[in-house]
Amino acid sequence: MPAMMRTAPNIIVTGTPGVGKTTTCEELATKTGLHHLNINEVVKKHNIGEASNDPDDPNTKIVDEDRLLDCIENELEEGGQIVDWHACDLFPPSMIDLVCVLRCDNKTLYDRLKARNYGEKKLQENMDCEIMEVLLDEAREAYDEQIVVELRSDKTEDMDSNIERIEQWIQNWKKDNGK
Ligand code: DAT
Repeated sequence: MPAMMRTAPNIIVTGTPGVGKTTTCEELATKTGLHHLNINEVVKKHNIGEASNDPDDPNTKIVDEDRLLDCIENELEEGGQIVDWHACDLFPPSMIDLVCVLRCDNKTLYDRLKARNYGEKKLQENMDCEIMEVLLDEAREAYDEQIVVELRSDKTEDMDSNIERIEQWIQNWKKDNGK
C-alpha cells in the first residue's frame, strides 16, 4: 500500500540488543501517539518463536518470519507503527517510511549487556554484531539509503535528541502527506 494511504508513517527502530531500541520506542510512542510495535511481545503473544538448540543460549528464540509478518500485516497497513526489533530486512520496503539504526560505543554496550546477565558467548556475539555494523549494513541493503538513518545512543542526551529528531520527521511526513 502506498505511503499516502497510511494514517501515519511506519518507522523501524533497529540495532544490536542493548543499544536502546525499546526505551527509545516507548518514549517516542508516548510523545507522538504512534503505536510501539514491540516484536518481542508479538512473538510471545502468538507463540511464533522456537527455542534455539544452543545450550548456552536457551532463551533466544528463532522466529518464523512469515508468520510474524502475517501477525503484524494489518497494523503495518494501517500505519503509525514504531517497529522495535533487532532485525529489519524482513519488513516489506513498501510499508516502511523510515529506518533508524541505533548505535552504541563498545564500552557502554558491554556494560549494558553485562547488566542483563548475558553469558560470555552471547555477550561477545552481540559486541561483534555492533562492531561489524551488521544491522546498519542490513538496513542499507534492504531499504532505500535515503530512508536509513544512523543515530548514536550512548547517553541520555543522545536519546533525547534522537526522539526530538524523529518527532520532527513525523510532523514533516504528516504535512507532506496531507495528514
Ligand atoms: P534494546 O531495546 O535495544 O535492547 P533497551 O532500550 O532495553 O535496549 O536499553 C538497554 C539499557 O540501556 C536500558 O537500561 C536503558 C539503557 N539505555 C539505552 N540507550 C540509552 C541511552 N542513549 N542513554 C542512556 N541509557 C540508555
